Amino acid sequence: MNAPTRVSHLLTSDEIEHYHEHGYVIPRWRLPADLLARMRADLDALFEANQGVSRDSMFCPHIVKGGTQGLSGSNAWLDYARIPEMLDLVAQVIGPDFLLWGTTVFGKPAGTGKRVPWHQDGEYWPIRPLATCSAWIALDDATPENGCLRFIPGSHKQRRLRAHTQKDSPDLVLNQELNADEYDEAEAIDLVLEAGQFSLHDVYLVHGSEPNRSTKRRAGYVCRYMPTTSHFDHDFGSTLQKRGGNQVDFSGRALWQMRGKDVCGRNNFTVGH
Ligand SMILES: O=C(O)CCC(=O)C(=O)O
Repeated sequence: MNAPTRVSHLLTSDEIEHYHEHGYVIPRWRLPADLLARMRADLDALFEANQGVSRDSMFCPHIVKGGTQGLSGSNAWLDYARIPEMLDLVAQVIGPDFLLWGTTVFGKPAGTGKRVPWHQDGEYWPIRPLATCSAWIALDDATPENGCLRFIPGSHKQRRLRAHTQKDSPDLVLNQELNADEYDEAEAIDLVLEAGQFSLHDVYLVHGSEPNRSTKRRAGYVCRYMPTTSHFDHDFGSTLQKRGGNQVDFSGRALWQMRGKDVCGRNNFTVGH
């Protein structure tokens, strides 16, 4: 009898091309059921341990203590940012040398979820040259009804930050909104994912998500990886926050080398640890 053929978890060349052409990809590989079950149990524990923090956006659960929002996190979330197969795919799109600089749980509770305004991630982040691949892991099924992510394919291609306006509103999860003349919502696609699937998206991609008007939660865990050819500038991070545009203080943010080495030689791996 022939041994079963093992299907590779790696991105095909078409999928890599899709990422570069459209700014995102949904890999064929997905989280095994037991891993997903553990993540969902840890999500319940995270909510339980942080009852005073909005579930809409919980920053850096991978940092045990002292993260933004005073969140009580756990090392489990750091392990989930180190899923070897996922890192292999990240390496395929941003190269072999990269670090993890952030994670967020976007919990989007049933019925009450807020809107994530259209934005480019790069607007918020002190990384130069600007570069990051975000792995957004669906912990629940994500559909248009419960407010799945929406992407504008190809909007990353000019590699420029478009004009945003600061909007501090209780109905919004983030506070930088892309100006209406900077994108055409008619071009948007819904990122429909089953729990355990994930997407990879580029730092310049225009995206957002609608409120959750359904009876089903739509939680996602996103991990931010940047190639170490770029510099995570902690000093610039504090300037960004003082300017008022950022809800998060990046000046003390811990960095973790995930693969390879620090190519630019300027990333500080002692801050925040
Ligand atoms: O989960 C969401 O709806 C928003 C996520 C997002 O904006 C991001 O991961 O960059």
